[in-house]
Amino acid sequence: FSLGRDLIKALENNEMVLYYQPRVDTNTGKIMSAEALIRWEHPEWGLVSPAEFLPLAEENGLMIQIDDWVLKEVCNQMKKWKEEILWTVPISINISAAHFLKQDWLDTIEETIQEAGISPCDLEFEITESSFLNNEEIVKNTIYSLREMGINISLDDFGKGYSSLSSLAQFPFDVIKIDKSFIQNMLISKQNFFIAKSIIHLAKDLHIKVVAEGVETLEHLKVLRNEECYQIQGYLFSRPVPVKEFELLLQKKI
Ligand code: G
Ligand code: G
Ligand code: MN
Ligand code: NA
Repeated sequence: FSLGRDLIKALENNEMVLYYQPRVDTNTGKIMSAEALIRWEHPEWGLVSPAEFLPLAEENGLMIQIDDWVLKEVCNQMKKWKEEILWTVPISINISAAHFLKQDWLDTIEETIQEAGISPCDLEFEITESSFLNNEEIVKNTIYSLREMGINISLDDFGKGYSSLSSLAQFPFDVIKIDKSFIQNMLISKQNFFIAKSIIHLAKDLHIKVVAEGVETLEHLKVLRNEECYQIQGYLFSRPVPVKEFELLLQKKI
C-alpha cells in the first residue's frame, strides 16, 4: 500500500474532480469568477478532501503533476463552456510553491492554454506567501511573465502564516484574498475586525482588488459592505460545488 502510488493512479484514472466555488459581487449578486478546488473521488473511501491528500502529494513530489492536471482540466472546462453554454467566468487556480521553481513551467502553461483555445485573461493564479520564501527573484520574474501573458495573480490566504506587508510592495498582485480566519472571527473579536478592515483599505490604496473569503453569514456580508469590500467568497453564497451544479448557478437556475 502506498498513497503516493495511489495518487499517481488516481490522476491517470480520472479519480480527481474539480469543484467550483463562486466569487460574488456584493452589489449585484452576480458571479464574477470562481475558484477551482480539487477533490479525490476514491473508489473505496469516497470523497477525499485536498486538506488530507495534498500534504501527502507534497511529500511525494507530486504537486507539479497535480497542478498541471488542474490547469488542463480548467482549460478544457472553459473550452466546453464557450462551446456549450456560450458563457464563462474567469477561473482561479491554486498554484503550489514548487511550481514557481520549475524551469519550463511557463511553456507548459502557454501550450495548455493554446491547445484549449481559451484566453489567458480568463485565468487567475492564486499563490500563497510560502511560494516566495527564499526565492523572491525567481518568483517575481515568473509573476511578471505570467501577467505579461495576461494571467491575473492573486495573493491567497493573506494575513496568515508567513504574510508580510513587504510582499505587497515587492510583487505586482492583481488581487488580495483576505484569509478566512479574519472574516470568521471579526464579529466576535475586535482585533480580527480591525485587521480585516485594514486589509480592505490597504488594498484600496494600493489599487488592488480585494476579496473576502469565508463569508458565511449575512452579518459578515453587512460588515464587509460597510467597509466597501465588494467581492466575497464563502458558504453564504455557495460551497464549492460540482461542475453541473456550478453551471446551474451560472445560469441562475438554483
Ligand atoms: O477546498 P478545500 O477547502 O477543502 O481545500 C483545502 C485546501 O486545499 C485549501 O488550502 C486549498 O487552497 C487547497 N487546494 C484545493 N484545491 C487545490 C488545487 O487544485 N491545487 C492546490 N495546489 N491546492 C488546492
Ligand atoms: O486556502 P484556500 O483559500 O485556497 O482554500 C479555500 C478553502 O476554503 C477551500 O477548502 C474551501 O472549501 C474553504 N471555504 C470556502 N468558503 C468557506 C467558508 O465560507 N467557510 C469555511 N469554513 N471554509 C470555506
Ligand atoms: Mn485559494
Ligand atoms: Na484563501
